[in-house]
Amino acid sequence: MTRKIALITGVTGQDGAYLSEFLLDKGYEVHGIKRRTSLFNTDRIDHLYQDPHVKDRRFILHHGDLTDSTSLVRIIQKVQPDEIYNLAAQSHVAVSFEEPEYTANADGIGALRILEAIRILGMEKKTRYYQASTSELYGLVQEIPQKETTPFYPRSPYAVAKLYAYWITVNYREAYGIYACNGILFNHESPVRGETFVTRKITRAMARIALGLQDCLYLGNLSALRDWGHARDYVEMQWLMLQQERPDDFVIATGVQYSVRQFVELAAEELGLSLTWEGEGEHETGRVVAVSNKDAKVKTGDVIVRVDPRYFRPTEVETLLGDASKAREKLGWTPKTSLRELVKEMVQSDYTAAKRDALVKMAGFTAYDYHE
Ligand code: NDP
Ligand code: GDR
Repeated sequence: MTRKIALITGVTGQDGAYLSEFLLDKGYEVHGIKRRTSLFNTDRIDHLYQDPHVKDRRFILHHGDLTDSTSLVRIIQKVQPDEIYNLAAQSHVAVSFEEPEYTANADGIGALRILEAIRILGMEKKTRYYQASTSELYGLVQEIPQKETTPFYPRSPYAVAKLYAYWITVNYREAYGIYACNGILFNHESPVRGETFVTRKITRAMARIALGLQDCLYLGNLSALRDWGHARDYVEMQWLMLQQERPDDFVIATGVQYSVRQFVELAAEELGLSLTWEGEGEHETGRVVAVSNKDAKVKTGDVIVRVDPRYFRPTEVETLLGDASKAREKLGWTPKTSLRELVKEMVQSDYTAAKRDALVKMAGFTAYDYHE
C-alpha cells in the first residue's frame, strides 16, 4: 500500500509539531514548510528530525513562506501531497494591530496562494486542504455559545485576515470542487504554546516567580473569557475533517469557559500558592495569601500579579464559548483534557524549565528574563 503524503505549513508552530507527530504515528510521510530564520526555529520538532542522509525518510522540511507563491508552487509540485494542512500564520492577535498588512498578507492571501497553487498544478481532485480558521472570527459575539452558523464579527486585523481565508476556502470548494475544510478551532494550548499567549505567559511566569527568578507577572484584561482546550486533542480533529466523505466546516471547542483571572488562580494553586485579588480593572493586583510549595521563594503578602494597560487591545474579544455539537455528531469529537489537567501539564513543564534556569543562575550564569 502506498503511504499518504501530508504537507504542513507552520510545521514549527505548536499545532504543526503535534500534527506532525500524530500523522507520523498514522504512517504518513510528512513534509513541513518552515521559513528561514537567523536562529534555529525547530525546537518543537527537533525530536522528529531525520537526517537527510537517512534512507526512506518520513519527515522532510522545506524552506518556504506563505507570502511567497513561488516557493509554495514549487514545494506542492515536488511533494504532490494528498493532504495540505495550512497552519502557518502570524497568529498573535495583539501583534496583528502592530503589523496589520503583513498579517493580511500571510494569514489571508497566504491561504489563497495555496489554493491557487493546487489549481494551477491541476491537483483539485488529488489534494485535500485544511484551513486553520479560528473562534476569533466571532469577535464581538452575536450568539452564545458560538457554532458554525453564528454570524462572524472580527475584531482585529488578525481576525479580518482569517475571515478572508475562511471564505476563500469555502469559495474554492464551491467553485472548483476542491476538498477544502475550515476547522473553526477555539483556543488550544499546551506546554509548547508560544510564550506570549496568555496561558503560557502565565504558567511560565508563575513557575519562575515561585522559584524566585521573577518578581511579578504583568497582564492585560483579566476578565476575558475563553474556551481553552489541549492542542494534542485538537490536531486529531484537523486530520479527521479531511477523512470524511464530503468537505465541511466544523467548530472544535470544549464548551466550557473560564476567565484569564481563573487561569491565573488555577496555575497558582498548582504551584501551591494561593492568591487573592485587590482593586479593579487597571488597578487590580494578585496577592499571595498562603504558600504550600516547599521550593517556593514567594512569601505570604507578596504581590505577584499586576494589570498593565499596555496589554489591552484596541478592540477586545471579551467572551468566547464554543458549541461543537456538529463535530460531536459527525466526527465523534469529545474533548479529552479538562482545563485543570491542561494547567497542570503546562505548569509542570514550565516548573521543570524554571528549575533548570534556577540551577544555571546558582552556578553563576545570568538567567534571562522577559515579560512580553
Ligand atoms: P503558532 O504561532 O505556534 O505557529 C505558527 C506557525 O506559522 C509557525 O510555524 C510560524 O513559523 C509559521 N509562520 C508564521 N508566518 C509564516 C509565514 N509568513 N510563512 C510560513 N510560515 C509562517 O500557531 P499555532 O500552532 O498555535 O496555530 C496554528 C494555526 O491555527 C495558526 O494559523 C493560528 O492562527 C490558528 N489557530 C490557532 C489557535 C490556537 O488556539 N492555537 C486557535 C484557532 C486557530 P515560526 O516558527 O518561524 O514563527
Ligand atoms: P487570543 O489568545 O487572542 O484568544 O488568540 P491570547 O492568549 O493572546 O489572549 C487571550 C485573552 O487573554 C487576554 N490577555 C492577554 N493576552 C496576552 N497575549 N498577553 C497578556 O498579557 C494578556 N492579558 C490578558 C487577551 O486580551 C485575550 O482576551 C489565540 C491565538 O492562538 C489565535 O491565533 C487564535 O486564533 C485564537 O487564540 C483562537
